Amino acid sequence: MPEAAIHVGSGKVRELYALDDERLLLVASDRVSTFDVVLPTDVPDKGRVLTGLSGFWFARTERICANHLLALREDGRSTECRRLQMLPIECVVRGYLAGSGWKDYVRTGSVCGHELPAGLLESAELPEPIFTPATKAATGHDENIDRAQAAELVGAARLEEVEHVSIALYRFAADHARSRGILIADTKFEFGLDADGTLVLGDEALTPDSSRFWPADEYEPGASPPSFDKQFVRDYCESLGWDKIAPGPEIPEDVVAGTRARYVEAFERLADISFDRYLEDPEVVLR
Ligand code: PZK
Repeated sequence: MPEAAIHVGSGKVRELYALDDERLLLVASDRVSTFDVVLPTDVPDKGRVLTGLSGFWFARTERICANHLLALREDGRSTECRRLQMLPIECVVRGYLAGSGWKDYVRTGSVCGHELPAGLLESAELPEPIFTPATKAATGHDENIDRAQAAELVGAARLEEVEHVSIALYRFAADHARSRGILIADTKFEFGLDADGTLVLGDEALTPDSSRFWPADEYEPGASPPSFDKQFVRDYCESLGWDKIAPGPEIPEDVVAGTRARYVEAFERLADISFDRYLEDPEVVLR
């Protein structure tokens, strides 16, 4: 547990502590949420997988954008990071039409002001990745916003910068992941500014919790591909006929084991390191 650290925030599956005026500790738990509800059963090592993968991407994208990572702790689930002034928008990039992007497209033919070709199927690959910012809803769901609304929140010049950097990060990661059999359908970045006003990538990045990962070999436009990591949990929840209102059901151990194995598989495919090696020395992903 973080010694002399002050708890400053809770996410659904993560905790945030202040280490001092300049540094935070981001701790990823093994909690899992599905259909927006945190389940009572943990998936062992899930937080370590997400922390390790984030660290891997931070190390490999430094030339695209500075990031907040200072160190990975020995526990494998905690990231020491620079304290930033976070921007008040979620920077979403979509390479495929899924989730709220698909819903907006069906309703209006566009997503966040990007007019798209007619006749696209659900899950279709887009001609180019698009930047689709969203507001950070304190509670409930983030809401997609257009360029004008995003510019009001961060300024026009900063918006251009985060759009450019977000798309470059997405292209880099999606190309790498595709070569390892994983499609990154979409992803969400959170940026902040350091004391100099330099843009810095924060939060977790390019993990299965901040992105939609699909197995490339099951991809089929016109359908909704299975989630790389959570499909067993979702299928199990659906099989119960649960109404998706909290509290969620307990998850049996075979479903937990299958889900853990999928998280570890994503880590090992993308980072090209055995997960056991990561547990021995988490900073191996940074080298
Ligand atoms: C920051 N969150 C999200 C909320 C969590 C995470 N480097 C940073 N500097 C300042 N603030 C943040 C970060 C980061 N990352 C991140 N909120 C503030 C959040 C609750 C729990 F684990």
